[in-house]
Amino acid sequence: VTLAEGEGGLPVVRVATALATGELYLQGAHVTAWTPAGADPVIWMSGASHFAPGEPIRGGIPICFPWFGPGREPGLAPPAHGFARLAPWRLEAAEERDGAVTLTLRLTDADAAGVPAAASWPHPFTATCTVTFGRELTVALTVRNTGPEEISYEEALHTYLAVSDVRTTTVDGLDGATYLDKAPGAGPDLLTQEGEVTFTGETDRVYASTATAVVVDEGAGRRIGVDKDGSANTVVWNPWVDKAAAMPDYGDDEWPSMVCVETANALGDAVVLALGEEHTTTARITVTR
Ligand code: TA6
Repeated sequence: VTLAEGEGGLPVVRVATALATGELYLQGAHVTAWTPAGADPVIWMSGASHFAPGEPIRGGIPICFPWFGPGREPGLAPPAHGFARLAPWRLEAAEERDGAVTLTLRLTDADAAGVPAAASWPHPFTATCTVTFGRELTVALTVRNTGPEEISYEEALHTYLAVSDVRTTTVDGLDGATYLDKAPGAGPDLLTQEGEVTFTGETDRVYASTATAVVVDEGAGRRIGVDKDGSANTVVWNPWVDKAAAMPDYGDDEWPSMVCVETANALGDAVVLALGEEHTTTARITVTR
């Protein structure tokens, strides 16, 4: 899917042919870039990322579903963060309105069956991802239980954001929130955030928070807001030096240029759906000076 600046600055979506045939599948419904008109790129992508079938993409907005990290149910197969980001999502619709473009993509358990890890979570579902590229970037993930039994799942919109230098960047909006610290050497007890989040080493925290998080990028003189609905947790992650060096799809010197602010249901707040029920989580990313 190519979004390009058309005449008069309107984005132009060039998927008409593929939509007509209904045969366009995109791995992971994965947003890989977003640069609002007149701004610098907001979504970060590693220069070392793989772009190969069945390989996770390092950057953009990975859709973590139906588990986060290694997951909590016994017997879940690798990779971490579930199989949705490796599965073929079918592009169902593309709409251009008021200078914004909305893409609708769908994944069913049947279409996901080709991903080996899917066999470890054998539940019927339909997931719909709606992405709107405009003055802000909105991503909504709706999961519907289409099977006979109750299901429980974790999810995260694992958004990688571009910053000038994580060492002079803070994240506001989480003051007073409890969090699980997953950084090496951290204990199992929940901690409480005091003031803004600052970065002085590997940072990997799962907050219990429904608040809007704001990335304050002092060096770039901009703020990136991550507003959300339907998400009980916010994850803040930067790998820092050692973890960056340990990831083959992440450049050793890239760690100062990004921070993940993920809108999730992953701590104790798995989503539980009875037959026919659905849940939507939405992230809205905005840039202000
Ligand atoms: O969301 C933070 C995190 O869970 C980190 O622990 C780190 O593993 C990151 O996700 C990346 O995970 P991935 O499986 O994409 O390498």
